[in-house]
Amino acid sequence: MKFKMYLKKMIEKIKNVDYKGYFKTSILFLTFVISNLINSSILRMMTVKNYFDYKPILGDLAFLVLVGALGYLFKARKRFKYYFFWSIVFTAICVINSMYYGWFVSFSSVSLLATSLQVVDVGDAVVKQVLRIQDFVYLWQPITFLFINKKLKTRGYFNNIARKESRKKRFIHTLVAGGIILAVFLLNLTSLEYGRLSKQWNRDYIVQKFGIYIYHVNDLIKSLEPKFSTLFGYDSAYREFREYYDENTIEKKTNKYTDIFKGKNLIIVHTESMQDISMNTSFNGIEVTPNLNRIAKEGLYFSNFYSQVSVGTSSDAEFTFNTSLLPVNNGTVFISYFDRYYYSLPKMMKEANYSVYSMHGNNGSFWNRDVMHKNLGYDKFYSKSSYDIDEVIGLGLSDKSFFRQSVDKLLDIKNKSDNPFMATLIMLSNHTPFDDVEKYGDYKVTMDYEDVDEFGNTVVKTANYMEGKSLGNYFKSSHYADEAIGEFMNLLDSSGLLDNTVVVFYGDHDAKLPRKEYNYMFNYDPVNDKMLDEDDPNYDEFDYYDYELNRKVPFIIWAKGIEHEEITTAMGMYDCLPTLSNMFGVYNKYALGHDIFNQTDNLVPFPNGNWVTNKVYYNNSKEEYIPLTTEPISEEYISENVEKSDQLLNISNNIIVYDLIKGNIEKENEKE
Ligand code: GP9
Ligand code: MN
Repeated sequence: MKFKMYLKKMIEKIKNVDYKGYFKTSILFLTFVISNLINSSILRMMTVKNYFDYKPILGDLAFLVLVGALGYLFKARKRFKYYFFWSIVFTAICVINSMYYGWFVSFSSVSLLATSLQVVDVGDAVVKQVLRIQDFVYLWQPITFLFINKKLKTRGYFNNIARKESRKKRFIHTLVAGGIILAVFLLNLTSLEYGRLSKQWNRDYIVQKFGIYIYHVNDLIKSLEPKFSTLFGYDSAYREFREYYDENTIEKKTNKYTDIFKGKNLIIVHTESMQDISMNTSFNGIEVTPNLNRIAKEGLYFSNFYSQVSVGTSSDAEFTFNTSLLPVNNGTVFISYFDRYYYSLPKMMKEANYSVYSMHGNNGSFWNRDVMHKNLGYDKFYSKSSYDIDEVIGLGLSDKSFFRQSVDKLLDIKNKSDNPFMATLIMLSNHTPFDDVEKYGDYKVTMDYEDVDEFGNTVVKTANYMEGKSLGNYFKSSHYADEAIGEFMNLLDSSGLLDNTVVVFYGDHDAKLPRKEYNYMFNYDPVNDKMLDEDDPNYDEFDYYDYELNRKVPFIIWAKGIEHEEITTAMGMYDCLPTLSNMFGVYNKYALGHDIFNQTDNLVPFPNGNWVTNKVYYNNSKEEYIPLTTEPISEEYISENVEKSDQLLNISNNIIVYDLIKGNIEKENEKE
């Protein structure tokens, strides 16, 4: 009864509100909320493109009304400064994310920006490539806001409302309104959406459902997690960890490759941004990567291999390759979690009496490598200061010079000790934005085609269709990197280093080029010198799945005399350690990946929650998949793999955040 009365009173009150008066006295607040709401909506439309979803609008609105409510704590004349400060912050968020999305097809993370100035070098490369006008449309907001404020000021608006309003009342009412919108928003969310927010794997999805502002608040909280992680949740994380390994520890299984390389040297080449498409592409019959192709034809070639990096790109690849764990869901392992204990390939090799080195022609502090390589167990990291920077391409020392100087170092290492060695060589030249074109050599990315001239004769013409395109430049850059690899192998051979050495190549991640570049290349019509129209019967859209599947990178294991084999089982970077360690007779019980030679159907989870097997590519944002075989796919197959992939990401994240391997070793030692 009482409630009914109360409700009636409320409705009566709402009916009697002087709306006209309210709007007249709330111009600043309303402009602040509406203009920032427009900006966040533009950002979503230009990025994730969910035009008709009301949820993120509600999320953004609730957030802006709540932030706006706090403005009423300031006197009318001071309020503008408060709103303007937040307008600048929100506009910056839109601009940065628009640029970031243009390049990485993902949203930025505070943790990455705040904890790492080391990405600035790469940042420069990115900015050069993607400065687009559309990234700056958001600037209309602070400009208009300034303008409106000025107009109101000259009209004496602020003195006027200062006399009329009760700030306390306004503050409470607006706060309640914001609270109600927030409640409606939260009540509309599904448990799946809540789950995704807490995990923050899939940034696209969170912006799609929660809006950019809530995404960034969540991101901020998540990035503070490393500082507080040991305070909460350790016990349950450790319990899950134990349960996982009790059920899933991969026992040492033998196969035809067990121990075949025991005692041999191991050289690992981190092949920067090399994608499989470079290996499969030729221009006028000349391969982009003839050397890698030859090496693949001689050695073990894993032709269905994917990198599993997150925002830590190169460093994530190094991390996953060396530990068989996956990147963290917020920030990067190399920067935020450099102080945890990892059981890694270098450490395993050291236990087998190897000396272990890493080499890279860039600053040692980049990606915090000088700290993390030590933590991963490398005896010494030869970085920029150990090299003579005699030739520069892109970000730094050219690959050719880097390899030449590294071979000298390897010879030194070999001559100084009888121990076998493992060395990781990180390439650099084939790095975005691939615009040092004149230094890549004279490889031509053109197409010869037949045409008929005015007399009816067939003539051969050349289309310069990929010249000047970023994908074309990428192929030129890949060709250079491949040449460097060819020279490197020759040098290793002539210096005798190849005789007792296994050489491994992995592409650290894809080149991150926009999809439209591929669409252009695959739909180019030389006769009309332009792309086919979308309604042309020969037009073949390079869609989302084509793009994702095309992100394959090479993985090759080569040794003199090895019998060639092509392995087509889907494989991820996290499978490298188990596969290689079996060959070298070492073992890591914490590996989350598998020895690929013991697998028939293998699951490759990606940090954004997508996954791939030989049968299916699964898109986590849309919760849909495409089949990759003609075999029927059961619902159980999908749900089991969704669950498994989720579990792997979770366990890996907990291992890193809570330092669980260290905890486990300590507990095991206590028992003994
Ligand atoms: C920098 C190089 C590039 O030293 O490894 O890193 P990336 O931008 O690919 O993460
Ligand atoms: Mn890289």
